[in-house]
Amino acid sequence: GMLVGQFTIGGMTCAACVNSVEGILRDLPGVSRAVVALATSLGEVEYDPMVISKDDIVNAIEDAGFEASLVQ
Ligand code: 9UX
Repeated sequence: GMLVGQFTIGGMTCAACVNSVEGILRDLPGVSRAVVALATSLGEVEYDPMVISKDDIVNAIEDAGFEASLVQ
């Protein structure tokens, strides 16, 4: 089944950054839903763990030039 992961995302300074990160996340294979909040620097991602891992999601955010880490 699908899981939900929460990530802290650093380096977002405007609404366009948020849209960019959400678009990157939604384009990833295995991701069905992504919501990113600028005020809290938090992202919530629904994903299929058979297709993509939390580490893959972190790496995709970082490849786009932001900082990302898992919320435990
Ligand atoms: Mo606007 Mo966000 O140029 O990096 S997209 S600050």
